[in-house]
Amino acid sequence: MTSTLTAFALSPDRGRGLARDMRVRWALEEVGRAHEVRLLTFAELKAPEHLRLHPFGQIPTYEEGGLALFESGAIVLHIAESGEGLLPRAPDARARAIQWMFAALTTVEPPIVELSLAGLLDGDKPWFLERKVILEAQARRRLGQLSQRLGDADWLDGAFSAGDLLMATVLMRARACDVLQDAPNLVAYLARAEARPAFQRAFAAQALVYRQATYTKRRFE
Ligand code: GTB
Repeated sequence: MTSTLTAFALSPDRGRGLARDMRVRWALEEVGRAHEVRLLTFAELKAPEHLRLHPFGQIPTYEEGGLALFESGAIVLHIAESGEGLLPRAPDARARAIQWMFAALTTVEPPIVELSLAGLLDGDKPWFLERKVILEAQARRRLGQLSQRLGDADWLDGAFSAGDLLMATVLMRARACDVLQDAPNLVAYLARAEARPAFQRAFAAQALVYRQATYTKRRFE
């Protein structure tokens, strides 16, 4: 059975793998599940057909047989639970891996997203630089705590898991905001994650969408 996910037809991240379809593509590659990608414009995201799949008019969504899901974390959890290699079988280790999935999305990601959106939303405000300093400190504090916990381990809890996959995608966004470099062990952790063949395949696939979209745009302009 082929699964289908949705992604931006022209991603604002310019093919850097920062949009949230990247984590779903990566999870699908890790478990070796064939998939198709349906590309959507911003207008199509808000059209009734997509809103039936995603109440908030966003990407990614995921369809597999009769199942339709939104929320990247829920999608990655479903892929991990229905495939092999992203969640340990032993119940305690599995619970801890899921704990790291939640930590990535609800504790580490929010201050990084806040920082990355600040420039876009408030870059022209007179108080922007003051706020940026505060947001950077907030993001660095959280990353410092994560760095302490990781120490010199390869992964967050034993073998690579869906917790590491989600955390790595969050750290990609932290790197894009220039707040990762103070934690060399997190830089190395991210490099380890990005070296995985499944990551490489997913990254190349999403980057190709952007390259093809901009090539087509240039040709017809
Ligand atoms: N909680 C949801 C999930 O995890 O699935 C959040 C989904 C979400 O934020 N989707 C964004 C979206 O569809 C794309 S990923 N936005 C369109 C809209 O809301 O109208 C967020 C994103 C966008 C751009 C960059 N970037 O340019 O670097 C990075 C991340």
